[in-house]
Amino acid sequence: MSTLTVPFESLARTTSTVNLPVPAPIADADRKGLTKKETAADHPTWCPGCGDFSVLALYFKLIEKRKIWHEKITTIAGIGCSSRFPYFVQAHGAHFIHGRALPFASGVSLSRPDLHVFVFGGDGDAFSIGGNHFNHTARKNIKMTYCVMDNFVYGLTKKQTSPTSPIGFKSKTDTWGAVDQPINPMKQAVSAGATFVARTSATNPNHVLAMMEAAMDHDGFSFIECLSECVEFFPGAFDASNPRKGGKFENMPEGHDVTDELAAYKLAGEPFPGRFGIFYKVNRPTKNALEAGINTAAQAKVAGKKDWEILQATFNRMK
Ligand SMILES: Cc1ncc(C[n+]2csc(CCOP(=O)(O)OP(=O)(O)O)c2C)c(N)n1
Ligand code: SF4
Ligand SMILES: [Mg+2]
Repeated sequence: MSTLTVPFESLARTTSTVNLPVPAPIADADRKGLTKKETAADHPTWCPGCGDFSVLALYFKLIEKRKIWHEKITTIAGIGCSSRFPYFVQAHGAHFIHGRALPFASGVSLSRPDLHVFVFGGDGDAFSIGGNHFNHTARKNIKMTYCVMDNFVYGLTKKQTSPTSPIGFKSKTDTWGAVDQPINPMKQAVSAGATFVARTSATNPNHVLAMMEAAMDHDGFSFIECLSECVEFFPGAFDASNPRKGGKFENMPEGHDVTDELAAYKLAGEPFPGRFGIFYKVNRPTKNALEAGINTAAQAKVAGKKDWEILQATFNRMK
């Protein structure tokens, strides 16, 4: 341990020095991952029993296990019960405009390649108001992990039909039962061009963590649909996928080729509760890498030039 000599003027009238011990820096590999206590912020304001608690707890586990330090945690969300997520994480993040979490996250991802950006939100935020952004972020393959906590309903605004609500679901907007064909998040993601597409359920913590880790390790836009029950406005929605409630949690069939788009699409079409696991995973250059290449090439063209020379050349071109 070395010492640091600091001028000590602010408290004493005369200048003196104090020797403070400076601990030797610990290598990241030797540091312990941040515990829940170190990353948990306010007490979550979700209803007791809400599935979103489980997703948050597993995000804390991921942060600890994968040693993501405070300055590298980036948690972004839109608006909704599920989108309150960043409030409960004591680190950098943003609770952004309804449906606009992905454009905000895209800016962060493209400008800070050293971060892994996590986006959390609900089915309404992702597929109604944010539906357009979902498609474009997926096709551009912008590096981030997007976890949609799908409860098949608008929870925050107290029970309206969402794009994933099943036909027949009675809500404040469909008092006689929903009549519109729900979207299928797996099909939507695959057809939009997402390069990692997975499905899990908040009632299966080990599986959620495994999907989060695989998504984080993917170089591209990784999308997870996580069934997360709204106990207030759609209780029992996912019992059929929960063995503790007499349901069945079925993994992907053995030998499923994750690069086979058609196979992923077919599996996504299985009736509820369907399959869980990685439906689709391919490698395609990210927008992050493609843009970095453009920037490098542009910078090489003006290498060695002074700023005023670059500006002058621009003015000359405009003449
Ligand atoms: C521009 C805009 N339109 C509508 C709303 C109202 N609103 C807030 S959250 C929400 C839906 C949230 O549903 P979902 O994304 O499924 O999240 P959940 O609450 O179910 O987790 C709506 C319609 C809003 N806040 N801003
Ligand atoms: S209303 Fe539903 S989604 Fe919102 S906190 Fe309560 S249980 Fe969770
Ligand atoms: Mg919802």
